[in-house]
Amino acid sequence: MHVRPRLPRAFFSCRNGRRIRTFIDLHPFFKHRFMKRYRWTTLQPDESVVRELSTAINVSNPIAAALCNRGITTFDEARRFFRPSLETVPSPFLFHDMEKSVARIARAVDSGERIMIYGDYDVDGTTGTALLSMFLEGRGADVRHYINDRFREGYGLSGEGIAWAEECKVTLIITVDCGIRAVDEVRECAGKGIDVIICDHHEADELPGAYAILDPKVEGCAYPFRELCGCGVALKLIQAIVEAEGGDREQWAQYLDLVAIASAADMVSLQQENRVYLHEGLQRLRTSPRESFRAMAGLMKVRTEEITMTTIAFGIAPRINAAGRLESARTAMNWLLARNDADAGKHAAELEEMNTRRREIDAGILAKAETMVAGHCASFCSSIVLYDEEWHLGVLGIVASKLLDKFALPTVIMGRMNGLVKGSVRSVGTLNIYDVLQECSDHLEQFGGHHQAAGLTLRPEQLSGFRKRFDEVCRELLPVEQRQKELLLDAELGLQEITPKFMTVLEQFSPFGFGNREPLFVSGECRLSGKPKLLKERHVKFMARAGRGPSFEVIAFDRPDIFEELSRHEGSPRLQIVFVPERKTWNGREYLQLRLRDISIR
Ligand SMILES: [Mn+2]
Repeated sequence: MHVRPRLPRAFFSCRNGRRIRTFIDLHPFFKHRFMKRYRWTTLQPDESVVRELSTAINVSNPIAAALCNRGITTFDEARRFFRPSLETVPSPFLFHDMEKSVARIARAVDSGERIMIYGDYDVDGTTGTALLSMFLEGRGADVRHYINDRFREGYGLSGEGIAWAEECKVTLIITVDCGIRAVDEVRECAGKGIDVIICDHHEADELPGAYAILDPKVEGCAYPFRELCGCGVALKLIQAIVEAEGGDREQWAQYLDLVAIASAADMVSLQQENRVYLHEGLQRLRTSPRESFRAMAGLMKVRTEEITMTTIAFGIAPRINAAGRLESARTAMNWLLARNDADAGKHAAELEEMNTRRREIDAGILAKAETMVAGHCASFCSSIVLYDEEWHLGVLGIVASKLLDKFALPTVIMGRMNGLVKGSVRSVGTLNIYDVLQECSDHLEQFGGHHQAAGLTLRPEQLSGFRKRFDEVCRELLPVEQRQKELLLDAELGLQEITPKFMTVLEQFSPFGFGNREPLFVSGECRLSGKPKLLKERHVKFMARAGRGPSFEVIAFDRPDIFEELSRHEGSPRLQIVFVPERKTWNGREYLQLRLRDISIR
């Protein structure tokens, strides 16, 4: 029988002036080792496979283990991982309807038909729309583009968009990052004499009767890599057009900067083909950035040569998204399509302003949400469910993700529009949030999404019932141990094993992101040497050393709790650390630093 754990009632209590405590702080299950913030899970790849791989490619066991943990077990797979090359990407003609699409577009271009590119409002949709627009315009096609409005039209092919296409006398629509579920809308297009080619990467049960469908996730598509983003599917389309004409690779590869940004922003797995595009795309952003990226990097005070995944994920992508979240994604399109420095600068500045405003809005909501959590009005015990009629719908997903990061509980953040309550949902661990919402469907008007993230709509009077039911379901489905976030550890790594050669190989695991985690190691037993330092009241720096080996500098960002704990110990306490080794340069001197993710102190 399943025994439901007894949960402390007021786990968010901040009465008596104590700090906000989470469930984790109070539950005895997690008390066995003080200080560990995460649940540590050491991955266990097959030892013989690890040994063979380490010999085959001449790397140490921890590196081989990290490779095995990423599904790379042979010499060839390792070569493809470490040397991503455009030579290895599959032929675009493996897509079911590719030949048909290429022929239809050629006919449209030759006979001067008006083509409309129809994209979604996020990074993937806008970059894909820009890619197709620029490419087809470059061949003298008569191209318009259309981005749907997040608030007025919602996601996907809309009646409004089709009406505009008809008004413009469009006879061919190419969708990007949407369309695969637009059964009715595609039928409507057919009725108006408009052919539709769908470039999408979402799944669908019933396929629309489109002229052609390019989507690696639909049944019958033989394309071997399912994880392309929408912009990536658009790239395959232009690759096919170029190859059909016998053109050279640069004609399509010049757009890989856009595909790299879309892949990084759209949470697609950064393995295999996407890894190749990301590599190439980053290279192009660094060495030959187009006007728009040069202008944006200037405003962000980043040198284009130094653009990284972090620049994309936390700099470029939020700026592109800010337009669609606050006003209209058209600003992002104008910026992406800018052909000279003056235009690029002007539109980049508009995005910059919107992003600043977007940040203020979500900081405001986050601050209020945290007060609500602390003041018990969040929810019950197993979830955070917050509503405020003033909250801006465009940023609720961002706020939900931030609260999830902090409290590690399933989170729903809601605002109001047209008399209805609308919100964003984020899940924790392996809890399938779509299943949870299904269980709550009596209290919902509408919902949709994936395992990790979803959206919902309800009537105001359903709120209290929903809140209660959501918490009940989360409590039932969320195992106690999953309420603490997990760190996946690749291997144990003795500090003395971190050599320059080790670092050179490790650095080639990048770029990191969804589907390609940064390798994380756990040390054997080591000891604190010297006194820890607190930097800016938030970060901690200390030296750690194993046995009589060399001392390593360890840095822990945003963990003043570690400083407190280390300072309380007399002498040099025994430690075990979870870390990422990094090479740093200071005053022209190179040194090694361990970036701490978690620690256990005994
Ligand atoms: Mn997408």
